[in-house]
Formats: sequence, C-alpha cells, structure tokens
Amino acid sequence: RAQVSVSKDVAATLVSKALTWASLNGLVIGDRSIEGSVNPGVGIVHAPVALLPSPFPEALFQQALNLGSHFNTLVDRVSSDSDFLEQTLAKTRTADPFTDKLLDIHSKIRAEGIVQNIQLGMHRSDYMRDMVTGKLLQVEINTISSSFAGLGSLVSQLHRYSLLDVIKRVEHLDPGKVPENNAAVAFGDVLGLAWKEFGNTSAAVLVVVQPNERNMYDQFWLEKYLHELHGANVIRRTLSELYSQAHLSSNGTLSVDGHPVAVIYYRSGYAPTDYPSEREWHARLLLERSSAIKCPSISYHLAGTKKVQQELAKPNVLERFVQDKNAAKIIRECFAGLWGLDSEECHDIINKAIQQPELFVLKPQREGGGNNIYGSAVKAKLEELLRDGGAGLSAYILMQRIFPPTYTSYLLRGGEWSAEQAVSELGIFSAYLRNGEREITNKDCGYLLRTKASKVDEGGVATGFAVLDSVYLL
Ligand code: GSH
Repeated sequence: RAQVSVSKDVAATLVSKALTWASLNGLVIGDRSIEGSVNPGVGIVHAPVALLPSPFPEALFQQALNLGSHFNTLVDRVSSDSDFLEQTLAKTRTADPFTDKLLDIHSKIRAEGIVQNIQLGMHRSDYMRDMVTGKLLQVEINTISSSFAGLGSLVSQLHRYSLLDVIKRVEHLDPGKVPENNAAVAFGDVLGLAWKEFGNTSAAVLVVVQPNERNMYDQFWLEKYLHELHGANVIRRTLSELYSQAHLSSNGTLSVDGHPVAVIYYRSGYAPTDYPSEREWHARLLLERSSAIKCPSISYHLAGTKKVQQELAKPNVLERFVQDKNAAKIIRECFAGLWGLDSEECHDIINKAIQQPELFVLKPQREGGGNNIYGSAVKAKLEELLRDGGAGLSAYILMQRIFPPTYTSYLLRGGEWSAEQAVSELGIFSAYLRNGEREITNKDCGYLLRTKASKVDEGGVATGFAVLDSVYLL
C-alpha cells in the first residue's frame, strides 16, 4: 500500500513551496554545462526532486544501512589482493580498453611500490527491492565519485517540510517517518579525518572535477563541511589542468600550482570520456604515484568494477575475503544473480538471455549511468557479440533483472512537474579510513533514494533519468 499517496491537487500546492525551499537551502545544480570554469552562484536551477518521499519498509532500510560497514571491509580486502584484481579482470581488459588503462596504472604502481598506506573509501552501495523474491538486492557499489551525499541529505529535510504542509489536509502522514540523513556531514567529516591523518595541515584537499560539471553544489556541500569541521583548504582542478599544473617531488609529495596536496577526491576519472587524450591518463598516473591519500586509490577503483562484483558472487569467492561467516552471509543475501560471459561455461546463460532478455540486464564495465542494456536490446547485443566471434563478450556481465514495486510519484524537474508510475533505488553511503593496520573509520553514512518513471529502463540523476527522493518508512 502506497501510504504517501496524495491527490494531484494537493501535490500541486507543493510545487512552488518546494522550488522556493530548494533555492533557499542550496538544493541546486548548475543550469547547463559550460566548458571551463563557471563561477559559483551563476546559472543555478533546483535539483530534480520528488515532491514527496516514497514508501520503503523499515526492516529493509535497516538491512541496507547495516551492509554499509560490511561492504567497506569487503572493498578494502579485495583491493589489497592485487593478484585477484589482475586475474579477475584479465579477460575484461582484452575487450575493454578503459579497464585495460586502469590496470596499466595498477601494475605500474604495484611494481614501483605503494607509497601511501592510508586508504580512504567513500562508497555508495545501491539496492532495489525485488517483488519476485521480496528481497533487497544490490544493484552495484560505487567506489569512485559516489554522487549526491550533499544534495541527498537536503531532500529528507525538504520532504519533512512538505509533509508538515500536507498533513494539514492528509492526516495519516507523519514527517517523523522520513529518517534523518547526515550523508553530507559524514562525507565532509571523513575527508577531513583523512586530511588530518596525512599530517600536514598546510596541505590541501584536491577535488578532481569534470570540465563541464553541473553537479558542483553537491560537491560544494562536502567541501563546506570539510572546511567547517576540520579547517582544510580545498582546490579544484580538472585532469587536464592537473596535467600542466601538478608536480611530483622526489619524495612523492604532490603539489598543484605550489600547493601541497594531502587528499585527492575524484569526482571525475570514472568514465572513458574523462580521458579525451593521453594527457588526462598521464595526470591520473601522476596522482596515483604520489603520497597523497586517494579517494579512491586505483585498487579501490578496480574493486568497484562490475566484473569484480560478479566474481565475488560466485560460490566461495566472497568468503575468501570475509572470513566471518555471519558477515559473509549478510553480504551474500543481497547478491542478485550475476554471470560472467568470458568462460566456456557461459553458453547456457547466454542462450537463456537471448530467449528471455526481459529477465536480464547486460552491463559493460562502466560507471556513471546510461550504459546498461535492457529488454530486446539484450538479445540483439548478445547476438551481435556472438556473430563477431564472441571476443567482445568479456567486456560485459549479465545481471538478473530486478522487479521493484511501483507507485505514483510526483517528479519535479526544471520547474515542471508530472505524476508518474515510479520505481526507486536506495543508495547507502559509507565511509572507510584505514592507516596501515589501524582502522580509523568504518561506518554507514546516510542514504540516497532515487526515483524514476518505471517505463524508462535506465536510472541516474546525473544522467537525467531519475530524481532525488527520500524514504518514508513503513
Ligand atoms: N561528476 C558528477 C559528480 O561528481 O557528481 C557525476 C558523477 C557520477 O556520475 N557518479 C556516479 C553516481 O553516483 C557514480 S560513478 N551517479 C548517481 C546518479 O547520477 O544518480
């Protein structure tokens, strides 16, 4: 039962209030992408949001939060096993030049010796409710550029405010059912803790950004809390700027335009388009070689790939990294069906997916959304890859299609709103900080709900398919 449902007339009264609230409280994005640096405060539009929160069972919400620290540990352990990463991705790299480039950096760093033993993880693990099994299933884990901790935290506040307005007319609703969301503060804080751990207060936090970013306010929220809680200075540069401005001293210290750097936080570098030339790859390698703390390090980045996710789901693989039986069980419970396409045994699953493509999603090794293949296109793509001899199959994995519940949601984008039959995906932010053997932070850090029309297959707010939302606990 969708207990947050209100009539269209009631929803209409919320639109201008939500838009005003968004402007007053920084729930905003850039209104267009402009090549080069755009001054903050120029060209602002409200972030895409749902007008009201979406129902979510409290027990599953709690389950997802609890998984945060377990996935932190898993990513950290997997990333420390260089052989596992290289072997798992060996076939993928032959079919996917992007993974190949990342692995090149990984092996260079491995050969030279890692100069920084502090690991910083700022992840977001994404889940959907599956109505077929009734379970919470993991879609993926993002170990690089996990977005919307900043703006996502604000949506819970907006929704409590909107519900206060609505309960004057719809009495059964309770703003207290929208849980507090401290993702922005927690992410700002862990960046600061890492910066402190580095031990040079005159060094800065470097945020690596895209040249045509529209989601900068989400990033600025983290920078704000980082500065307020810890006093660290922030510099922002694109990979291309870093190519000419970054310098590595003989002891590994990274400096950018003369500023020493303590922490590198990537909000770019996760997609092939972030590397239009060899210069950007050169910059990534230089940063990776430095003694700065990287979020993520190259091995954390690789540990978050779809291929690794699929490998971990095989019998007894996850269990190699998580010896605690209970923890392994808790993690495994949220794994969806995952299949690699790079071995002899995969004929059956390929045939099944060709016959019933609606039960699968075909995923390349890509981050950032907009790349997955659904429905009849799964069949077409698999047949094309087979026709071409099958070598290209290694670039993909197959995942069980998840069928989440749908409900009416009011989506507000660019000042326009519409009622849609919608589905949601829950993301749990988590932070991890380790210095050598000493674990400093390992915790879940709030959430992100994203909602989209159920008729569109793809998700993602940055890609324009979904809106930011919050949960109404049932
Ligand atoms: N460059 C943008 C940013 O820094 O916010 C987008 C980064 C991005 O696409 N991040 C992915 C994500 O979290 C993970 S690699 N996407 C969530 C969404 O767009 O809904």
